Amino acid sequence: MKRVVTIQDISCFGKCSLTVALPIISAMGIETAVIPTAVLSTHTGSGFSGYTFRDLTSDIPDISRHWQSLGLKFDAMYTGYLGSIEQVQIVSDFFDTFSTGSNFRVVDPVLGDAGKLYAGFTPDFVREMRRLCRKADYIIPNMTEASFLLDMPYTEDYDQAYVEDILRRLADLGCPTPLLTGVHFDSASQGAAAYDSASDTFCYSFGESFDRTVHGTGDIFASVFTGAVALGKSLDRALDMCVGFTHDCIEATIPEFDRTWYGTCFETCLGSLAAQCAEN
Ligand code: PXL
Repeated sequence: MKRVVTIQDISCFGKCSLTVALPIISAMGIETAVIPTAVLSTHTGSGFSGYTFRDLTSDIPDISRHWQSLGLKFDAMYTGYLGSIEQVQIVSDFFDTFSTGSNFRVVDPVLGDAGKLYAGFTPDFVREMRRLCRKADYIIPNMTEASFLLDMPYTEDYDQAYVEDILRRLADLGCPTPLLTGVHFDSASQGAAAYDSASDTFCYSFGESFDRTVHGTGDIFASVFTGAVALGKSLDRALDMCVGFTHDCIEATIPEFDRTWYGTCFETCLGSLAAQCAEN
């Protein structure tokens, strides 16, 4: 059985970060270790205010030392929302300690959405996240995050040449295989793109677009991607699995949206994801 470690916060209510990554990667038939970086009462996205935030940064080096003493090894390391510059630096050290030469690192540079940084993030934090991206085999920004990482203006009006330019620039930051989520060239479809700089090839996957954004879909996408690559899927196949599963989660949420406006109804889709992973 493959073994992944995911490093991100636990938002106790709100269906994102660890409460999404752990069930999804586990459902894919992969052992999932976690390092919670902070405990929040809810996520910090729109709709919630007054949330609590307990920083767990100082626990991470102790966890790392204990795991080293146990000789633990991971097939993949996957980071999501990180709460402070110091935390990004500690996670970077964790990568150095647990890289084996045959495992891989996925960084979802959670910074913002719709052209804006999430609450609490600063340009200095963006700079540190950019440094972490250099150590990753795969990064999974949305267009907002890519714009901040590249220090480029955010735009929703772009074409395929623009997407490919963004992906090449992301690879120039030092990550050999960057992805871009939330890609759309028309209003009917939405998906993601990836660039394999080693072979200089791009791949795309699209599904039906919904006229609604739901919180936590980036975490769903990155979790499925990490699991799919750990299971040995090709980049094309991994992209299709992520786009397909994220689409299904949004579709499942729409009838329930009045009640679960803060996150997706991903739970009802886990069975088919598990079946898909078990059969090939
Ligand atoms: O879904 C990304 C995410 C994770 N964790 C926390 C967040 C967000 C996005 O807003 O606030 C705490």
